[in-house]
Amino acid sequence: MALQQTWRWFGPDDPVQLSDIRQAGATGIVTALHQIPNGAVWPVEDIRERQQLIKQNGLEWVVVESVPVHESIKTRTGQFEMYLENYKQTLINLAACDIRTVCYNFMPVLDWTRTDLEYPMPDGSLALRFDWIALAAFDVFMLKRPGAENEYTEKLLADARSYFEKLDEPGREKLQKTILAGLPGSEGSYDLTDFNKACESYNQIDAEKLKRHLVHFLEEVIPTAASAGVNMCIHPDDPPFSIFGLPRVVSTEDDVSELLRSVDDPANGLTFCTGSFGARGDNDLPGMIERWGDRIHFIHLRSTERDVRGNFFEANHLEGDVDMFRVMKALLREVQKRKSKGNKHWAIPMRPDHGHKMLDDMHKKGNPGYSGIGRLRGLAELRGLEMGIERTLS
Ligand code: DNO
Repeated sequence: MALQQTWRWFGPDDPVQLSDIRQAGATGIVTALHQIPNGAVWPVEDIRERQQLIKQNGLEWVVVESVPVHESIKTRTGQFEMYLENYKQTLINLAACDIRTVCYNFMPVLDWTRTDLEYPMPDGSLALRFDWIALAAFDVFMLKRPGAENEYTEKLLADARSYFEKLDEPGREKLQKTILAGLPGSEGSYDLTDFNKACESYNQIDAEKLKRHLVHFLEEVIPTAASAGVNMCIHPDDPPFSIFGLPRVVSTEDDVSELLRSVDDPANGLTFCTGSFGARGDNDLPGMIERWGDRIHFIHLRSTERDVRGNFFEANHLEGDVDMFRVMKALLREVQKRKSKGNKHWAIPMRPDHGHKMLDDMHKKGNPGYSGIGRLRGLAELRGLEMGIERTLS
């Protein structure tokens, strides 16, 4: 198949085990050494040990998601120079183990964010959802972030107030945990005070400045990645707009073109996440693949369904607002282009991103969005779609 089927695995504590993943039909593993503190060098021995474990289960570690970028690098404060050196050393160590695709993000403070992790779908399965009223209620009435009320419309503030007033104590705790405890793969969790402080550290950093910091990061890291033979691929913002007054700079095609051109090297690439980019109606996903396909080193496939207020939930992989047929066709065309250019590494690793909680997932404690059966359904559907389109293209 043109896309290498991969699966995100959170390490030995993940309730979805390597043996399960093999049965799902994936051949590649996407993982990280989550036990290593953010900013520290990943030692070669630790990488090899994890790689061996994956190999013993008949699978291959093909993508790192993620080598986290330390907050000091994003703000260019404190010991950012040391963290940059550590980052480069980690890339060199990964390359020494022949792991050559590294996903990362440049979202300030929080990685991906949702307000509801168990949003019921009509068929009884549970989805992840992002809702502005819940976010504003948390921001203004629980976090009490200075100036937060000026960032929402009066209507949204009024809705947020009545939503908050109706929430009982367990409901409030749940909302705080959903937003701040750190979704799977995130680099940390916060309490209200820490989170307010972390947001404050961006008071003097607007989107333009954060973009400059991202370019500095790329200028430092990409030459090392390129000479080690590692492809870096930035993950877009999720959701793809500013939240909590924090700048976000990888949300649109303009952002992508600016950052890929800023350091115009194939090692400076993109994780094409259809769920993140697709949460904005103004992102033309198939067009982005046509125009930037040669810089896509890793693919996350999932769909969202938006409403007019900018809220969204995660739909089944072939439903919602993402036109998965056109996305898949554009991706397969990109693979054809690679083949015709004689590129030996034409297969692009793809993983089914997130999945509903369904069937047996309901009785298990798992990582939100990373259910076994929900993702199995996603991968199966995507694989079928790929095969169908591939046959008509050739
Ligand atoms: C969420 C993930 C993100 C992603 C990071 C990449 O499900 O797609 O957490 O791993 O943003 O650094």
